[in-house]
Amino acid sequence: MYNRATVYILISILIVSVRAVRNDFFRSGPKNYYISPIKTNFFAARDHCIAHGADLATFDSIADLEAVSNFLIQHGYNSESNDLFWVSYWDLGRAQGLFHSIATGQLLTTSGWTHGQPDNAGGVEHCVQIWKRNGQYGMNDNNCNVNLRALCQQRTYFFPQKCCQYGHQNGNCN
Ligand SMILES: [Ca+2]
Repeated sequence: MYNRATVYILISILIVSVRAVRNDFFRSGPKNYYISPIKTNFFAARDHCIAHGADLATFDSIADLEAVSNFLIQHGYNSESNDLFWVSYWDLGRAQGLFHSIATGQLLTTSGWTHGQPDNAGGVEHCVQIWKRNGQYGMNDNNCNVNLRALCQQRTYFFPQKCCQYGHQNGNCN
């Protein structure tokens, strides 16, 4: 059906394509993140993440958020007005202020709100973004229709010896 040269070319193209996608991600702790180059509303941002084998970012701890903050600042994402990124939390359909991850369904329990947030300004802020305030990134509730870049998190966690999916964040794959 295909000769050997054709197969070789197809495999080479596949490898180059995979590398191109993987190079879009950056490692922070045990997670791989990806920043979308385009600005969209919260829901389109999630679609963009999923198209890259990821989902909007979820923070398991304040250390998670701090590690991302350090990476972003070190790599030049320093603008308080332009470097804003959607993450996975929202409270639509829930009690006001009870933010859950659209990626995992888990309740947000991590502190990490920037000063005065969440404030549900204008009564229309139901999705969560991160922005730089007072020298580090923290969370803010915002209008889901605002166009921002997405901070995506690869769906798979990498551990030294194990590779686990959401719901098995303690490294136990069983
Ligand atoms: Ca707010």
